[in-house]
Amino acid sequence: MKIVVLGGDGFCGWPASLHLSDLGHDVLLVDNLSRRRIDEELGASSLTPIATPQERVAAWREVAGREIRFVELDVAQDYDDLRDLLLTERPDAVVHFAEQRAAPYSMKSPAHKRYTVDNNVNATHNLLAAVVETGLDIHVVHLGTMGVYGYGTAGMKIPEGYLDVTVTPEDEGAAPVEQQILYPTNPGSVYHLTKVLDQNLFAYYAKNDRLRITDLHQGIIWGTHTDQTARDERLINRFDYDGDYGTVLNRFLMQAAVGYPLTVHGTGGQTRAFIHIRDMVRCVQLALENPPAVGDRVMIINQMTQTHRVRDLAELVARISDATVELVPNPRHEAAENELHVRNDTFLDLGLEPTLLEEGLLVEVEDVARRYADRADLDKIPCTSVWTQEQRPGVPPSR
Ligand code: NAD
Ligand code: USQ
Repeated sequence: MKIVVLGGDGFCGWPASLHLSDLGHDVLLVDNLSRRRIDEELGASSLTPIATPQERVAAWREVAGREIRFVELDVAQDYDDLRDLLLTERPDAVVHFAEQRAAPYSMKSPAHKRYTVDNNVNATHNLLAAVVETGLDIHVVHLGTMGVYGYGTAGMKIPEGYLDVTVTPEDEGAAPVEQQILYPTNPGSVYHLTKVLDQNLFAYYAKNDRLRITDLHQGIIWGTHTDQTARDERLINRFDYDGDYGTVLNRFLMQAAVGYPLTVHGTGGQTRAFIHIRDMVRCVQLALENPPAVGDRVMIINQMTQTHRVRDLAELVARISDATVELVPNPRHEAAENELHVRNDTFLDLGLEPTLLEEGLLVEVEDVARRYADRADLDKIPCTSVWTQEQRPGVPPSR
C-alpha cells in the first residue's frame, strides 16, 4: 500500500511509519513539527535524543535500505497543499496522528485551549474535506482516544464505539425499535473533547460522502522502543516525561530511574486503559489491512490491552525499582476513583497478541530512562497545568 502518515514525526507516528515501511509499504511522512516547537515553548525535551526528521529518514535508508519520504506541511492550515499532496500521491490510506495530544497542555490557558481545538478539529476536517474533493477512495485511519467515553461505566464493558439502545415509539401499540448509537461521550479535558468532535465529523463524512473511516480509540501508550526504533540510535523514539506531555506509566518509570518520588495524583484511584507501543504499531497495521467497505458506518475499535489503577502502577514500579510514592494534589478535575471495563475483541480476533506489564518490559523501559537520565530536567516533572480556575495559585477556593 501507499500510506501517508500525518503526524509521522511524533511519538506514535514515527514508530508506526517505520513498522509499515518495514512491512514493505510505501510510506510518506507529513508533519508540521509543531511538537518540536512545543518542546521549545515548554523548555522541555524528549528524554531520548531524537534526530531531525531528515536525519531519521536518512538513517532508515541506511539501516533498512528503504525509502520514507518526509513533507513538512500543516494539516490544519495548509488545506490546498494537503489536497494537492493527496492528488499527486494517490495513497491507498492516510493514518492521521496529527493532533495536539496532551490533556494538561490543552488546559494551560485560554490560548492553549483554543489552539488545541483549532488545530485538532481543523486537521481532521481538512483531511476529510480533502479526501472528498479529490474523489479518491482513501481509507482514513484516525488515532482517537479511550478518553472520549469517560471513565464511569456503571459496571458495563465499554463497547467498540456503539451502544445498543431500545427506543419506545410514541405511537401507541408500536413495537420497540432497536438502534445502535455512538456510545455517549464524557471527555475529561479540552484535548479529549476534540476527539469527541472528531467522532461527529467522521460519522457525518461516512454517512454523507461514503468515506471509509476507522477510528482507533486508543488507551495510554507505554514503552518507547519498537523492533525498528531500536535498530539504530538515530531511529530512537521520543520519550516524554514532563508534566504536560509525559504519560503516567512512562513518567513513573522515568521518575524511578532518576530517584524522583512517583507523582500519584490524588488517591491514585483512577483506572485507565493502556497499550504498549509495539502493540500500537501492530494495531495500526491490522486496521489498515481490514478496512471498512464503502458505505459502512465508521469502524470504531478499542485499541487497548489492559486496564490499571494508577496507584497499582505506582506500587508496581516502586517495588521493582526501590522508588518511593508520593500522593500529590490532583491538578485535574476527574473522578478520584473509578472502575473501567472495556471490550477489545476486534484486535484480539484479528490476531493481536498483547504485550503485558507482567512481561518484564517495565524494566526495559526503565533501562531507557536510566540510560538517558543525565538529560532529565527534574524541574519539568511536576504537572503545573490545572483544570479549573479554583485550582490556580492565589485564587481563593470559594470563587
Ligand atoms: P505527538 O505529539 O508525539 O505526535 C503528534 C505529531 O503530529 C507531532 O509530530 C506533531 O508535530 C504533529 N502535528 C500536530 N498537529 C499537526 C498539524 N496541524 N499538521 C501537521 N502535523 C501536526 O503525539 P502522539 O503521542 O504520537 O499521539 C499521536 C496521536 O495518537 C494523537 O492524535 C493522540 O491523540 C493519539 N493518542 C496518543 C496516545 C499516547 O499515549 N501517546 C494515546 C491515545 C491516543
Ligand atoms: N497521573 C498521575 N500522575 C502523573 C500523571 C498522570 O497520577 O504524574 C494520572 C492522571 O491524573 C490521570 C491518569 O494518570 O488520571 C492518566 O494520565 P495520562 O497523562 O497518562 O493520560 P491522559 O491525560 O488521559 O492522556 C494520554 C495521552 C492522550 C491519550 C490518552 C488515552 O496523552 O493523547 O488520548 O492518554 S486515554 O487516557 O485512554 O484517554
